[in-house]
Amino acid sequence: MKKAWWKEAIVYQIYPRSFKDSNGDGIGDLQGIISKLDYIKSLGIDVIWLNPIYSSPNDDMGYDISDYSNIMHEFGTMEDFDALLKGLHERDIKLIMDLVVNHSSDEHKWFVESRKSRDNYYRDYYHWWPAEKGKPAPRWSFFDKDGDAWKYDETTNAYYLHYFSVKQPDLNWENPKLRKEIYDMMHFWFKKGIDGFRMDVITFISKDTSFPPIPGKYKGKMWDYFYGNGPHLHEYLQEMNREVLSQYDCLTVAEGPGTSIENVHDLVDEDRHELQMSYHFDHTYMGFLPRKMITEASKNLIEFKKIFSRWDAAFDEKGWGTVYLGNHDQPRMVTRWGNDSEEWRELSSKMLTTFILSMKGTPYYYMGDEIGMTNIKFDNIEDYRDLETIGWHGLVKREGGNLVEFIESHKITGRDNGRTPMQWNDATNSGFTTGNSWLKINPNYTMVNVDAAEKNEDSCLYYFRKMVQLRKENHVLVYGKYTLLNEDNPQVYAYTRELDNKKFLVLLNFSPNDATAETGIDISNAKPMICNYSNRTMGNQLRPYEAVIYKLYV
Ligand code: ISL
Ligand code: CA
Repeated sequence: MKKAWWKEAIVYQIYPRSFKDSNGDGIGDLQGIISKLDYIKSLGIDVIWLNPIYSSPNDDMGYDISDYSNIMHEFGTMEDFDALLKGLHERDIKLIMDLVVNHSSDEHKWFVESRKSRDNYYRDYYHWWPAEKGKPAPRWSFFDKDGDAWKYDETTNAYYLHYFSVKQPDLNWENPKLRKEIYDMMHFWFKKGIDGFRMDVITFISKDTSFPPIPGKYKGKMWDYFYGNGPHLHEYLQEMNREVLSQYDCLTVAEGPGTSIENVHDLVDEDRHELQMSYHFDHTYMGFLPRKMITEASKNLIEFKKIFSRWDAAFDEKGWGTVYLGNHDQPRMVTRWGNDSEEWRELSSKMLTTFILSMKGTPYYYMGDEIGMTNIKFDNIEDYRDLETIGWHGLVKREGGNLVEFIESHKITGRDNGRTPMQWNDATNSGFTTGNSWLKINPNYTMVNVDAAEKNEDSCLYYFRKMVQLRKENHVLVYGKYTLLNEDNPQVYAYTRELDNKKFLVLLNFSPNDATAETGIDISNAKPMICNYSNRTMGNQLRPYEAVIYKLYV
């Protein structure tokens, strides 16, 4: 296994809109992040992934970009950005930016021009279908209110393609002029000194522009696999690598819908000269029905273990994986995979932190999880700001579907649960803003906040820092071989990590009940390296949500 800094790095994701507001307009901003640089440094992480901060009308909270080389005015200025980057680098922290180039905003000047006339210079920057040919074969849209990815535009009597919202037209990667513009824009950011990109739905960029009907086998959420494996995807990524990425020492990670353990190698293997890592959705969608309706199966630990073990094995010989449990599109990890009740919130948060930071693959850790933030669980649709939840709610309503069930499901699955503002202290608005927060703040901020966590050595925050250090000091946790044990145990996730003559055993109780790990390993002489309970009782018995890592003598 070849070593690399981006394999050893721990990535901490910041959703800028919700991190820290510096000017009282209720929206987090770059100066807000700057004011928290010492906190960020204190976590021990190596890399920040910043969600989009470019100019945007915010139909999809920054994922609809109207100018790739400017800063969203709510977030600040280019000077603020330069200061942020400098502040991070001074602290030895790298910065990766979000690259959103499957689509732009409809307010981007390319699209404003493109829709003006059929012979406009920018016409072929997007996918247009002349209406005199009839309506093209259906394409499904993630965010369209009717699920339709073709939007009729009167001016030129044509349809344009939008896999996401109607305000997010898909860019036409078949056009070399467009590709060149994107590469130039990437150089612009690299020249500023950024350290890489997280690439939004990058697997979707290539389309068969004859737009044939989608084969029946891709029904339901399988559409991701159709969208994610377009005919020229790898050609384009190899070109991007040649033209841009190979010229910098950078981190690249694909948001990889449509990737599977079979095809992911084409994207990430070193000899492919494309990207370094990709993240999949197998665990996040586990037990979800369409429109993120939740079922019992969503917490099936045996299935969860299978998914992570399968993805680990995929990179045994080639490639490198990623590990994450939460991000800005996902519910809070403790609500989704642990237990957010008062009794178990902290223990189960720490248990999940132990998991993320003891697996092979680069860990991506989401802001707020280090203090055990939980889903807010809105009762009213009016509280949501996310176009996905609002759109689907409207759809279910028009269809006469069960809105109560929808609201209940989205208390677990809805994206805004992961986007509520960071909880800094127990003062008004959790210290996030002095104004009106753009999204409600979780009322549990009076208990769950950074200040309180700093004052308590048993807090999730202290535990997170300890676990970060443990990973940093023990390369076995980064590069060591992973072996799943006791795989049919429905409560316990147990595995070993082995490198050279070092062997660690990780025992995680994912349940609120006592459990027994049957690993066949004698731990009577093993040394506990970390545990989320203050006194580790020996043996294979685990208390509710107990997490422990042993060093074994081999
Ligand atoms: O969030 C999802 C599930 O509801 C995904 O389908 C998500 O839309 C998909 O993973 C793409 O996500 C990325 O691109 C979107 C943006 O809304 C997300 O925030 C972003 O992470 C469109 O740019
Ligand atoms: Ca602000």
